[in-house]
Amino acid sequence: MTIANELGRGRFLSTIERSRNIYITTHINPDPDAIACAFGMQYLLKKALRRKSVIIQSGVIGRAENKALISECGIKSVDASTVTVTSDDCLILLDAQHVNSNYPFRRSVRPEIVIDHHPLRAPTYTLPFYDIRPRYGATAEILVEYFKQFGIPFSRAVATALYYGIKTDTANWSRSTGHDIAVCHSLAEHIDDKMLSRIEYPELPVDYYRQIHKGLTTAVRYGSIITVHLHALPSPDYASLIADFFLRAEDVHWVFVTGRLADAVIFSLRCTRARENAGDVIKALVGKQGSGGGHSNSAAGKIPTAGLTEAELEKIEHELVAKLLKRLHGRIIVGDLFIDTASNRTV
Ligand SMILES: [Mn+2]
Repeated sequence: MTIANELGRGRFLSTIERSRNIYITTHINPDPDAIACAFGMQYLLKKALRRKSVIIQSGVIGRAENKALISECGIKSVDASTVTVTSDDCLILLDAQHVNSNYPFRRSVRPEIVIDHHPLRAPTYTLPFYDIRPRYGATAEILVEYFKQFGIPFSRAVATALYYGIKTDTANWSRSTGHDIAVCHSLAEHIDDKMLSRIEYPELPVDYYRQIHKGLTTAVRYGSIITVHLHALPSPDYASLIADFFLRAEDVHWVFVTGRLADAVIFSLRCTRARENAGDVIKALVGKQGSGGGHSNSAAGKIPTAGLTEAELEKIEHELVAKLLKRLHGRIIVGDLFIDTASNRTV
């Protein structure tokens, strides 16, 4: 379904019009694509339909860049725990689907409108309006089309946010599907370059360097695979941040990073030149122990661990790596420290 045709457009408009309150939400721990889409949708509804809406956020904004995106654009949101969505309201879900484990509400709280670029989940078919395009690099690309369909000009901040959302979701277009590059070209003349550079190069907290240090001193290499166990994390997005950090190493094609939060082991998988789909690999690793999924080159998952001992946590982390090696290498092999400080020391 899309607003490009009359049927879809009618459904979209009538769903908005009959609602009392409009809420916009995304997956838990929103990334720049999710944040930009929520901001863009709020602006679009105001300009095109004269409707006010509230952005509902859930989880943690960890990365300094994401915090800068929110403060530079002046994005205001309320926490999911403070909102009760009723059947008179319209809940718009962006960059996620309600049957995923990263949905902020109980499954019984059904969104009316879903716009996403992750693989279509069957229950999404039953919702009043859905626009799912798995071939797009970012959900922000779909939002750009909505602005064009409604004939609404971008504000500088909206264009900059959507551009940054696409840029990061495609890892600087290295995971490009082609369409994202064309969309970014069309956005380029509307963005605020100075704002974009303040978002991309914010001050970094000491925690950032601490996690990089932990990664560098503990990363293990198994041929073209690097694995890192970061243990306690200050915020969930450090797993993907460290995975991206190592993926640029020469001759490395897969990076798997785990970390621990209060009640879960979380993990991030990244790959280049995928023979296998990272989302499928993560699903196989997790099995019935937890949840996970993603795209062909990037995926994430988590296993609940409330009440487990240190030894049990380590067992989970090591079993994940063993399963990964079996899946990608066909067998468990012995790894080496990625940086062996003992043998690299100059005299
Ligand atoms: Mn996305």
